[in-house]
Amino acid sequence: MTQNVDRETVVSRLLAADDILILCHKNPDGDTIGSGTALCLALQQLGKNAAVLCSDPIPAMYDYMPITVFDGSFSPAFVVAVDVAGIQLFGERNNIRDYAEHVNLCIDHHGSNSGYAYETLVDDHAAAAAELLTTLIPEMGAKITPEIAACLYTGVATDTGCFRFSNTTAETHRAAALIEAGADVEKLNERLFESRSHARVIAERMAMESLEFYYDDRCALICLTWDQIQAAGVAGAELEDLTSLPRSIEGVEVGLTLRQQKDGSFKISVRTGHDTNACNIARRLGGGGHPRAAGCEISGNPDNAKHAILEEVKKELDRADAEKEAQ
Ligand SMILES: [Mn+2]
Repeated sequence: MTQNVDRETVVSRLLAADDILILCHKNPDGDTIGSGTALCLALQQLGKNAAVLCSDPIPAMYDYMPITVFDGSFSPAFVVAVDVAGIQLFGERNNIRDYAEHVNLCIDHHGSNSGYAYETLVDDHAAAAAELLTTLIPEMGAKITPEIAACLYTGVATDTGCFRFSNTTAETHRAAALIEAGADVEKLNERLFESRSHARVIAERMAMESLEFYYDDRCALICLTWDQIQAAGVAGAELEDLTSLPRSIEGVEVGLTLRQQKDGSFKISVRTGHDTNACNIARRLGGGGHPRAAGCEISGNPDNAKHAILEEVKKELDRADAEKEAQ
């Protein structure tokens, strides 16, 4: 059972600590890497020994962040997790399990945080863990250098889809404004949002080839088989990004992305507009999520998987239509 702590406690714990190990989540994204690196730089600025550990390799697109990767050269006396909602999200590699069982402090913005750390600061109004660190770092007495600013901007910008998602608040923009003092936002945005890896483009082409429309074009579906995913070499966040494609088509209320897993089953991502509820659709197939974004898994061949999910989409579209008529 964790103790929920306030910001002041977080600051005092970090100031009292040394030989600090910062843990990120597996399949690292801009927020966990940006937050981890920013915190590490701030602690080093204060004369402390600190390093970052992640189960998986850091994607090359983030190589501008001056990350100190933990190399085992010190014995961690204090362990901090950033942007990690549950213990299973630490992953398995790089001996991360040795530390994941004894996390002293967790700084997170997921309301679903499972409370695996001894002490936890969770603020689910924050759009990103980096948004929290934007104020915590100055509260620790550290300066937001241009390098720290670039890391924090990366976290906030990537978790909000460049300030487009509904999690973006006035506080998020305030965080971005503070960061802009030192970060080259134009360059970062180009790097983060206007450049795609070769693998991602190949995967996108395969996905678009598979595009199908249903129910008067109100539902769009893309499907990638395991062999296609392997052939494209796309993984992690880039593969996840593809799930926004079908819903982005004009007039599409429900966007479905089917990705085959190694065992042959299908991971299905459901994205919906304002009339329908993605969670309603996914939940009936044993999944879950949020009203606009949800997911589930179905075993069987592609036709069975499509048939099963489309049936639930139809029910949800009918429900939305009935609701509209009743108004
Ligand atoms: Mn995050």
